[in-house]
This record gives sequence, C-alpha cells and structure tokens, in this order.
Amino acid sequence: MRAPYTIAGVTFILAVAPAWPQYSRDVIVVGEQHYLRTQQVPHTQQGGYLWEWAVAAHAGRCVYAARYVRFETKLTLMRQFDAWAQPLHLDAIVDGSGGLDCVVGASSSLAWVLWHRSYAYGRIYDRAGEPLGAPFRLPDTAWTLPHPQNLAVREDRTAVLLSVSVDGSYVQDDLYARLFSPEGSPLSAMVRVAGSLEHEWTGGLAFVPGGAMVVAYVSEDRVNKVSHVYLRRVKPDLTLEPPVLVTPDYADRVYLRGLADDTLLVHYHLQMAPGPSIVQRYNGALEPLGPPVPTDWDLMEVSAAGDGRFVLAGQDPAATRVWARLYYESWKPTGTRFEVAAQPEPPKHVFSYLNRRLAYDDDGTIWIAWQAYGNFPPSVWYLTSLKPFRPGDLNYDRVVNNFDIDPFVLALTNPEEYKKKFPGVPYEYIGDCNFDGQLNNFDIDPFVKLLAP
Ligand SMILES: [Ca+2]
Ligand SMILES: [Ca+2]
Repeated sequence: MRAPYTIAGVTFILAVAPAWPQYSRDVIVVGEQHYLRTQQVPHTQQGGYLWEWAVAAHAGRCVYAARYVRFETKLTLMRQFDAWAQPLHLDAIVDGSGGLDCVVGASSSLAWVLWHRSYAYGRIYDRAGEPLGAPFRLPDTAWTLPHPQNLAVREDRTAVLLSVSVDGSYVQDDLYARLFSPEGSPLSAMVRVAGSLEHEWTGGLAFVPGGAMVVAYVSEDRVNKVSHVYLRRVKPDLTLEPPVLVTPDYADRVYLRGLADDTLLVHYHLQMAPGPSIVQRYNGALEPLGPPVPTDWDLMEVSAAGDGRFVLAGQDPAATRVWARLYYESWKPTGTRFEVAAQPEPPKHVFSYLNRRLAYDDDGTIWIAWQAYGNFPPSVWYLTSLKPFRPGDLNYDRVVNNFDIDPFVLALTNPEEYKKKFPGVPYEYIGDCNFDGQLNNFDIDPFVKLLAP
C-alpha cells in the first residue's frame, strides 16, 4: 500500500488494483490467430467520473492514463499491463488537479504521461510504475498539449515532444519540437518546424538513421482554404531541411511511424470525394518508396508496428459499431473488418474523438480503447487487447517445440499450477490444438503433430 496522496486537502488512497472485470474471451482469426480480451474500465474512481484516456504500447506492455473528473476534484491515473492484459502494479496517481487532455508515451524502460491545465504538465514513471520525480511543467507550451502521436520516447530514454504554440491564437498555430531528458528537462530550444497548422492536424514524428528526426504535419493554405500534408527532416543539430509535400491533393490527418528497417510509414486522408485514406512508404531522405496505396476510408485511427504491419480502426457511419482491420506489410488487408465488442454486446459502441485510442505493439498486440453507450448514464468504457498466438505454444515464447511439452501437460493436468507459472496466458485456447473450443485429452495427438519437424 502506498502512502495516501493529498491534493488541495483531498486525500486519495489507492488500494491494490484487482484485474478489472473481463467481459470477453474470444479467439478470432485475423491473418493469424489472436486472443481477444476485453476489460471494463472503471467508470468512477475516487468519486470522479472517467472523462478521457489515452493508451500507448511498447515492448509487450500497455500504458494507459485516464482522467477522472468531479467538480474541482480531478484525478489522472496511470496503469500498466503486460501483454496478456494483466495489471503490473498499483494504479499510479499522476496528478490530482487540473484540466483535460491526457497523452501517454512509452519506451521499454519508462513512460511519460502528459496532461493539461492552464499549462501542459508531465510526469515520468519507470518500468515498475514508480514515479521518477514530481510532476513538472513543460516549458513554452502555453495553452495546448500536442495532439496524439506527438510524443516519442526513445530507447536512450530521451523524449521528443511536438507542441502547438504558444501565443494562444489558433490563427497563428505553429508547430514546435523540443528534446527532453529522461527527467523531463529540456535539452534543446524549441524548434519551429512549421506554421499555419491545420486545426485538425494529427502529425507524428519518427527517427531516421544519422540521428535526424522526421516530423509530419498538416498545414493550411488559408487563402485557398486547402490543407496539405508535409514531411520535414530536423537534423541532429536541430536545423531544418525544406518541407516535402506528400500529395498535391487536399489531404489531412497524417500519421507517421518509423519502421525497424529505417523506412517510414505515412498514412493520410484525402479530403475530396470519395476520400480514401492512403498509405505510402518513404526512406529516411523522404523519397517515396513505391506508389500510394488506398485503404479503408472511414477510419478514425491508425497505428503501426515496427515491422510495417498496421491496424486501422473506426466506426460505422451510424456510430453504432467500432471496427478494426489489420494490414500486413504488403498493405493487403488480412481479412474482413472485425468488431471490437464485449459480450454481452452493448447497444452502441464508439470511438471517442479525443486522444489516442489505438496502439499496435511491435510484438503484434493490438490495444483498443473504446466506449459503449445506449444505457447512458453511465456510459461504459472498455480496453480490448488482441494478442497473436500459435496453438501449442504453451510457454509463450512464440515458437512451438519440445519446451512446450511440460507446460502443455501442466495445463492439461493442473491448470491452477499452470496459471501460477504463466499468469494471464489463455491456456484453454493455446492448448486447443484440434480447434474444438476446449482443452482436453483429444488435443494431445494434434499437439504432438505440431511438434513434428
Ligand atoms: Ca513455445
Ligand atoms: Ca480441443
């Protein structure tokens, strides 16, 4: 139990957090087999109501930050999960005051949570969920937080934050980049990357070989009232190269991800009918690698893994169903869209427009944060994870071999012991090698066949 946390005379005590109620244990197949687990996020916490949240995933771990609001009492909580959606530690209180907006970013060793009141603030946590110092105010972010995808935490634990400036006027929106230490201190000046920023820009940033950074943004031609997507390189000494226009067409809502092969995946929307969304790959010099490829048009979020796979998610036009679809590196969809619903299925479920709701980890796990309504009040919030697995891989090391024999026998004969040894691993599904929906003696022969070379 942690010490009570007192803010403005209000004391919060967080008990050990149990797993949230889990509503769905499905296996769905999207290209490869995935285990889908949906948990209901508490709608109330310490007397406040869930207002908004953001998710990020990295190195087999999901970080989730949520803001609960009740009159002047506001509470931002952070929770981390392992890849099987098991909570790793207590909920951490990030901040007990202040306004809205929350953004979270993670590397394998630390997590940043940013929020906004009159100014933007941040707090940093280590992998065990312990705060590294007190909350701090971010310099020169006068009134707005960066939008999603604009906080990148590198493996050297430094972070780059894009922010939207600073004079309080949407008309003069400028985009700035700044490098921060692992403790949240600025390591560089604010670098002005672009101006005339489109209000609905989403942007993103990625690192390319040689230490340069690429920033994506949407800039508006305010005379002709059209928006264009740009990429721009920022060199290690923070000097700027000329911006690169991604398409001459009217486009916005750009997403950028740096991939493991040092190329860049760029995704954006065309605004003119029929308005498809487009994916295209670039090299680190910002030369296109191949033609633009159309994808789903009615999506709301995109997230990519380092191997170039990406997932799209959105909702149907009547706003009653949240869907997602996985694309392989070839940019061919892996199958039909799948619905992200809990069981029993709520009447309506939607993405909210705020913050970051979708994260695709490099290990292939997809995290989706969504909201159901229809019985309002209250609405119900869910966190869904989809984790790929191979039948028979009972020790979950991503290969099926002789090392899976003992765990298979354990799952079959002593599930309680198996659960202690492999917490959260859905052995009923992974051990079901004849695909009849249960794990029993009839799975032994099919399991042995999977071991055969
Ligand atoms: Ca294995
Ligand atoms: Ca079976």
